[in-house]
Amino acid sequence: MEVFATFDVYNSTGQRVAEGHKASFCLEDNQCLPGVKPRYACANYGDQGISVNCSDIYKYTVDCQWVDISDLDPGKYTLKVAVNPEFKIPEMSFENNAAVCDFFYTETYGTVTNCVVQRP
Ligand SMILES: [Ca+2]
Repeated sequence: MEVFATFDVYNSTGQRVAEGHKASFCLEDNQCLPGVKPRYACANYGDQGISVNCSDIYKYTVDCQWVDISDLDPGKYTLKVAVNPEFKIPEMSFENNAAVCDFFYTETYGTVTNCVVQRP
């Protein structure tokens, strides 16, 4: 899947100033709520999917979980992270597929706050 997740940074006028995206090759049940049995696993080319009440977790140890902000000037921005942004995987709702957050960046650190969940 060419675009499974996007990571975009916008400036105060709404112009996209940095971007990243993640491709995906297998969805699986990495973690499930108590009492929910994982069904999908990518091992041995098993079936793909994410069960209800389970999640497929992409930790920082997986490649491409980042957006390059090397060229950004310090300041206030908006970070938008969206999953399944092209609506290629059927879901009960797309209204919770994006998080839009304030992103404050200095030359030494960045903070992400005030996230709002919305449709990509
Ligand atoms: Ca959703």
